[in-house]
Amino acid sequence: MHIMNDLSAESLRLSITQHLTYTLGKDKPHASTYDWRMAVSYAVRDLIIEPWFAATRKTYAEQGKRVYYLSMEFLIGRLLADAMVNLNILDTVQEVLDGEGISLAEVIEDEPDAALGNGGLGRLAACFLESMSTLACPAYGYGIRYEHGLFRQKFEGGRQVELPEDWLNQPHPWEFERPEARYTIPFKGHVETVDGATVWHPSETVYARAYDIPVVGWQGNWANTLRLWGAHSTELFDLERFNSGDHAAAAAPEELARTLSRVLYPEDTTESGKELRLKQEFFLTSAALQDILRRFLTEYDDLELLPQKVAIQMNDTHPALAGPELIRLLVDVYGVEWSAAKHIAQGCLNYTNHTLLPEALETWSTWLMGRVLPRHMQIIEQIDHEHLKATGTPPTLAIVKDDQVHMGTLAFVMASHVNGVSALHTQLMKQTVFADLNRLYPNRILNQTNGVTPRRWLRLSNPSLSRVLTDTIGAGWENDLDRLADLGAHEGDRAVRDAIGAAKRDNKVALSNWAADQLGISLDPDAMFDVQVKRMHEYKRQLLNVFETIARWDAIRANPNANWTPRVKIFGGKAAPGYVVAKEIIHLINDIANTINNDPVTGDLLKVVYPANYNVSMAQRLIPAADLSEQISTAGKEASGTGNMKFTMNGALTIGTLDGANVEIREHVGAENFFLFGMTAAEAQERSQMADHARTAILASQPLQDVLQMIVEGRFSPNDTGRYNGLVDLTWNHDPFLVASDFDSYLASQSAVDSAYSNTDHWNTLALRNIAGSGFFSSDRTIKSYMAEIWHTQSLA
Ligand code: NBG
Repeated sequence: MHIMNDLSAESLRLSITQHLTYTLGKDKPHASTYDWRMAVSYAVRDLIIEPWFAATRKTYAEQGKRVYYLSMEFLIGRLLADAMVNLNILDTVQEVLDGEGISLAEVIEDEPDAALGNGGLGRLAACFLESMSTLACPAYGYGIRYEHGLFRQKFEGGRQVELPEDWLNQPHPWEFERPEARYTIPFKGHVETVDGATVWHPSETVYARAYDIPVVGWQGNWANTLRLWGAHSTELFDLERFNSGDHAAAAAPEELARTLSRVLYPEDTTESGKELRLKQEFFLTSAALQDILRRFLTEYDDLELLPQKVAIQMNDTHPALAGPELIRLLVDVYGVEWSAAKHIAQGCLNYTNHTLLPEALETWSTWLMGRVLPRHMQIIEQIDHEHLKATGTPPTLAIVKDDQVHMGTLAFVMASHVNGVSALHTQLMKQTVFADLNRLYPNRILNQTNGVTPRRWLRLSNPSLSRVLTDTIGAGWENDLDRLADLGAHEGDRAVRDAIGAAKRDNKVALSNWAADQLGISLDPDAMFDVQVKRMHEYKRQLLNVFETIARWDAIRANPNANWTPRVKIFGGKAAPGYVVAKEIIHLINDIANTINNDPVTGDLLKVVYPANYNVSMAQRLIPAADLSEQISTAGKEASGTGNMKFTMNGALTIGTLDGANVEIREHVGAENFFLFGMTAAEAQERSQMADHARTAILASQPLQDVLQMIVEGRFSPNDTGRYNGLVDLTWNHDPFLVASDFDSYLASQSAVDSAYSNTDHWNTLALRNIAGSGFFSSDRTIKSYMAEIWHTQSLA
């Protein structure tokens, strides 16, 4: 057990009040919740410093191999409560604050969510960082310190409105600014050859300045660093201009430079084709690589050793310039010969693919690439030339074709290992998008099924269930999640089943209170809480859920006295600002909520809630209170899903397709404890080839026809009856994600869910089996597997 257990309330009280006085400069009677939150954060952060330094010292002492996780997104959320849980000091802090008459819950809630990501890809990176610390795997996360994280979502008349997010409006107590750790990032200009060597004369430069956030693992034994880069001007403030009265122009260079780290792109699958995005990607990649080489050279002088000491993970293709940039630094700056440099780069680099959706496969025009990064364009062409020559590859598999640079191909060619994020996704990678590259480079693709950290997603967000688990199977499951399987032995114990049910009910009561307070809606905690939370996207098929909700409403109205299982349908998620169809679906959900929630006939039998601005903190509130988890994407489209894993761990049952990690969840919890419906990936692929698949399916389904009819008639938009004509038309005539084809199967599965829920003890048994089977989905398992199969690194525990 770690020293933190010996931390006395008295010494913590002293530390917190000292920070209040000396760091915040506040006298207790005048201290606000913000002041207390900052003081507590600094006091908790102090406790991480020791393990953080120790981890660095140990890594140097043992000459450990380091992992560098390059990601444009780290969706870390709030950090205070997570750190307290990992340090095991939550109770002590509570005691101190109680003594001061301060509410710990309010202090925790005061922290803004660090929303430096869009969805699964960014949250995965955050879970991975925490697991790497828990496992004492020496690692750095490298990302961008966006001044504005993902937009805040608001609903106006049911429509999504985007507001800027400004988490850095306040000082960020978890970061250490490192003015000395600064690199010059070059852009544009021209390239020339001088004495056989290539010289790039960039015409623009910015500084990347490091901001470090310590990430502490379970029990505070190890902390790694999340290093985020902020952009700053390389030009000094122009005092002469300022004095001459041109104030704006004097400040312009800094303003311009800062745009690079100003905003996170809110697209979660398609990339904006803007120059700024390309520059952001290069900014992150170049700063990270310069930092990696600098650190390496403080310990070693032979660059050939780099692959033995450094593993670089490219999180999707966003940092895929790492290949050309590492070659550039090695050749142009350190004088390494080309083929050695390329070999070294390939030995260090690995690439994770996170989606097969064609619109998400990044490409950049050669014109843009050549203009923004002229030296890299040359290097990419050389890599491509050698790739085609060595493999005898037809030009169709080139990195550069049709005047586009294909970043997936570039990442693939430059990586030692390429991985998918669930068994099915990896298999589809091999069969579809990367089939040819897989033939050329067999064994390069491997699978690493995603995972999530049980510290944040179970222990922190679900204390009621955590207590039941510890009481039943003993302590220590948090970093040994396979131990949840021990629950299986208690399945026959009514008291355990009841305790699991009671923990769920506690969470549902808490959520109902929150909904009453925040949304002014009263929910019945005994109704089934049916939750779909994720980015709004057609392939995730929120529309399928909406159609089922309408069908249910209609059926209840037709026969209100039948034995209905009361349900609360909960939705959450943001749409990319330019994604029109996804925004229409949001509007429709809000419209049906309005109609259904005010219908006295259906009353508490059906409610629809859609709290705005779904984020990590809201996920921590909703997931523990869910009975049913909606994972209903068109088979073959969701690479993995990670929300699905969080729900399972928290004892929700899944209604889902055979897609992404659902497949493995079902295997681990047992097919009889999972509500399966819909076509398989192969069937879906085939069906989508069929002309008129949508019309055929709709004509075969009376309930679906009724649903579409109600929508077109304007039942949910009486003042604007044509509002959803487009959406209905899309469903009849295109339905690219096969909502209609899977509708009847989904409806049948939902009614099986109703019957299962009507027997509470039976439902609790199913929940127990889901929890017991969820151990595999700890990100500790995932990281151990990356360490063994991709990074070839050792834990320094
Ligand atoms: C997302 C997938 C999810 C997956 C996460 C993490 C992107 C590009 N992909 O299914 O859609 O769980 O990545 O791997 O955000």
